[in-house]
Amino acid sequence: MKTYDMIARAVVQEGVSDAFALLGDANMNFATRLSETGCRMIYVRHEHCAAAAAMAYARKTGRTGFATVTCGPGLTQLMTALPAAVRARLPMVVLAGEAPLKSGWYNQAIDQAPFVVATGSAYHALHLPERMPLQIRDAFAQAARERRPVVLGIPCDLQNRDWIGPDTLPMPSAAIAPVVSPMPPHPDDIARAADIVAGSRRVVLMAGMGAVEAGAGPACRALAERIDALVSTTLPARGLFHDDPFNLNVAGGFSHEVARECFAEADLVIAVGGSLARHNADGGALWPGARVLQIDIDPAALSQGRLAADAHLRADARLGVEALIAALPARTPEWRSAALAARIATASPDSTAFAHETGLHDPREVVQTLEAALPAEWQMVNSSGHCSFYVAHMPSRPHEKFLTIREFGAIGNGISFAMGVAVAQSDETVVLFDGDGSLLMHVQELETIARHGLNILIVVLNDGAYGSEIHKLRAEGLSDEGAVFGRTDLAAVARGFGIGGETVADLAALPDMIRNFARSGGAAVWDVPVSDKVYSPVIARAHPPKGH
Ligand SMILES: Cc1ncc(C[n+]2csc(CCOP(=O)(O)OP(=O)(O)O)c2C)c(N)n1
Ligand SMILES: [Mg+2]
Repeated sequence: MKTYDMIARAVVQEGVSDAFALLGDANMNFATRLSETGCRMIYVRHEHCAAAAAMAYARKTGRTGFATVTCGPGLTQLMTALPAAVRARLPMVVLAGEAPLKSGWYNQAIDQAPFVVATGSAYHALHLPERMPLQIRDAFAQAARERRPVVLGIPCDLQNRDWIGPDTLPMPSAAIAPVVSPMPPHPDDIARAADIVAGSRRVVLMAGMGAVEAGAGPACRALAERIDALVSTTLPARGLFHDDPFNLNVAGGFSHEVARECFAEADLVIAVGGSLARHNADGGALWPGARVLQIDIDPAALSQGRLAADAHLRADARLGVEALIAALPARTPEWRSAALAARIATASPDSTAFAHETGLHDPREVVQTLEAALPAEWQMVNSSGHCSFYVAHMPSRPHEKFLTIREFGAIGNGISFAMGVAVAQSDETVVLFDGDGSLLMHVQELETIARHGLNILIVVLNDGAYGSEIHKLRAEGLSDEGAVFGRTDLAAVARGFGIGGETVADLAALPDMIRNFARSGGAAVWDVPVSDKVYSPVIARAHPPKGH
């Protein structure tokens, strides 16, 4: 037995059933053995995409994502994915190689730890073969507890040595993890929180991923009903209240017009299981007159440089909200009126009128058509760029069919995230909404999607540009030439990779196209040419046009 055999056994024992990989000298023997154990291998075309797909996999499954890359250039390719996983608090283990210890010189050698540590991830160099199985177990324990990537560097010459340790494995991390129950609130905290709610009139309850993970959705709705509150979510938790008539959808820079009005009226925001990130509060502009009560297992005074909450209730999201329900009298509904429900039901994300060219679509109409025609059970993945504002407004989509990860603000991840979701939910169809610039950044993964037979439909809102940049440059009165590249024929590109490719000239064709795709399955890119004259309210607020 070789050391890489034992490493593969240690990884499998941690419950890794799907691995995202790109091979090189420093991981190929291990990865081949891992595959022989029955672990599903997704062999990607760029290491960044292995790590990014593992992130989406972790978010979707609630398990630790796993990727493997080779040393040196394999590892340095991860520098955008790792910080994104750290910010989104996603547990991952990445098994990277390291240059051989025995060589005096090796062209791929680089000091790997500083790269990884700079991303906020942990790095462990595994240099004693007999301890490697234990260190792998410990890495999975660390990733789960600290909710961040742990990267293991194992020199390739050590991996290839004959195994000299015992052939038994340590107890897996799941078997030694503390068994703990959800944290109940302290009665004093509940009394304080109940006083704050009692002194308020217009309340919006806002749920984040902590509420999703705690299963607090029904309790949040019950509390909102009891105290005449409206409900909303952070962007990542979007869809938790998708069928509630008083759901304001996303809270933050992406809020729609009616949501912004309601938040402006609010005198209390109850933030349940969220970190109150800057975007979530639109930098403080979303609820200028409201106090904030944060319910969280780890409440904090400061969030991303802002004083985020005025009062705190430390508890598991569900137990905290349930205790608050028990402590508060029911109110007669006033804010929750039929008239407001009707306004919410017909709320347009942005009603600004724009003149645009014929032959190009308004992104708002594209999204409306897709919202009406896409099957509710398809997994939806939202990507980045200017166009992501529009696709955040598909109110019928439930949270369990939704994923967005954008805490590091990087474009180019949509295709990897869609792959991660397609592997996590292999019997479901995934629909990815992406921008042309973002898709082109890692378009090579269309080959991975084709080769692995992943069931992914990619809808591209193609403005022939880096939309976020052009709208800001134009507002500044500067030339947009560095960000307008024209509309690449993405349908032809997709067909070149061996998957379906269509250009959507007529939105009326979409319902039939969707029905046909649902029947055939497979993968395709639908290139939807959109106007670059329509810009979102996020841009309009942040970059008011000069001279207007
Ligand atoms: C890795 C990375 N590079 C550059 C940027 C800056 N950036 C933000 S949005 C954007 C444009 C994305 O273009 P596209 O995907 O076509 O979406 P659009 O904005 O046109 O809707 C760019 C270049 C970034 N966020 N991340
Ligand atoms: Mg674009």
